[in-house]
Amino acid sequence: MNSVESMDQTAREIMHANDKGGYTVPTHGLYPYQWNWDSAFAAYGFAQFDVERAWLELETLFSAQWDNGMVPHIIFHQQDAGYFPGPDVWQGIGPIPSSGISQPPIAATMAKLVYDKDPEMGKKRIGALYDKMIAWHQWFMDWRLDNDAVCITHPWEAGRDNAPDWDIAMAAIEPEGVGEYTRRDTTHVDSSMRPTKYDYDRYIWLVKRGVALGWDDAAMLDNTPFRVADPTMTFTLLRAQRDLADFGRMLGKDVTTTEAAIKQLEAGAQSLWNPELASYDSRDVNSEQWSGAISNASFLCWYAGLEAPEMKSVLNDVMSTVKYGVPSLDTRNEKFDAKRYWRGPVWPMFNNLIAMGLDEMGMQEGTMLRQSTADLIMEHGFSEYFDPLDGSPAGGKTFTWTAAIWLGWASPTAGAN
Ligand code: 9WN
Repeated sequence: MNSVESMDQTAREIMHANDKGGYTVPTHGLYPYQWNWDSAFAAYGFAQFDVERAWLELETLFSAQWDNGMVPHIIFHQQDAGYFPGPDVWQGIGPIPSSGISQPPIAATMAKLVYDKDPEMGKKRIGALYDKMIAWHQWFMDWRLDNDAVCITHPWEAGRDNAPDWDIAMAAIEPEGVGEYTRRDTTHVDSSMRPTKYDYDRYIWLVKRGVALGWDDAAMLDNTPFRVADPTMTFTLLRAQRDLADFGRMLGKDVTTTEAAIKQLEAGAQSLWNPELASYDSRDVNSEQWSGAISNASFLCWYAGLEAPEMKSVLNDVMSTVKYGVPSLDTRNEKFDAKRYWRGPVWPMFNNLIAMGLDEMGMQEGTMLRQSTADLIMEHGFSEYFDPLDGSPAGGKTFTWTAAIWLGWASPTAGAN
């Protein structure tokens, strides 16, 4: 068994090794670019030993912001043949080559954790980022709402790529004209741990649709084939708006608009309550059907600041079926697949977000989740995700966000430095 000290040391080494100077790759090979929410976690990890570097990570992320406020999910700082689809396929229209969709907005929340490490430095750095965060959050409010819940326009936008939440919407797509392409992900990772060709055909088809429409938000909304109201997006934006409002008050800004958005998103969150499932769920906007999936995103309700007492027994029920929770899909769901990406595996960084909410609500499950995540990483390493039944590591190795949340949360020494 590794010692805590050697784990802390390895985590810092992983962050340094994945650091490209100004931004961090999630892991070399599989993901050779800057990803949006990965970078927010990276900032949180860096803040444990280098606060200056943490702010730089966030600043680099926002340097790719589009004129409409959108902050892309991938930023292609340089070409790399090891990833598909790259900048030539995406044809983003921002200041730096990028993808054309966003990702869960956790940057403001992570910025708050970075700020707390050194408020004096934070005061100097948050000012310039604040307006950019406001514009990004407003872009979600302008273009992504349905019944006040936040929708995704591509499975990659939720960061939970092949979750069963989108199965209905994906089945409605006929991926004509996608043509031949070569995936790179399955040269790095066993294909049983990755999305299928059926998924990829539709991922690429949706990208091509965005390119054909010049990534124009209004045009893309027209007859949109893929629009799913999603707990990941709704809960993370609700939380991020609260944190941004706190920054705004601290900076002496007028936060009326952000406060109104919080009320709106609180109402929107309730439109994700599936009474039959007795859980928060994803809702397909076009077919008006529930996905019927209790996912790890369902448990971000507390992180969003909702009391949600009825979700406590749902969490305990799901946790009782696995050795290491929280599984990305309830094991009792017939689509559960212990190793396939977002259809079953446990993701440590997701646990960190869930536990933040549990802790803030004074629920002891937060401490238990932290302990179980620490055991998982101690026993099985810093992988991208893990089999929740036996802990076997899956996906990419030496992963930035797993190292980052180890340093910031899971390690017994977290918070001590
Ligand atoms: C597509 C980088 C990203 C994460 C996502 C995760 C995975 C990409 C992929 O990797 O998605 O964005 O190519 O599989 O699903 O959450 O941000 O770590």
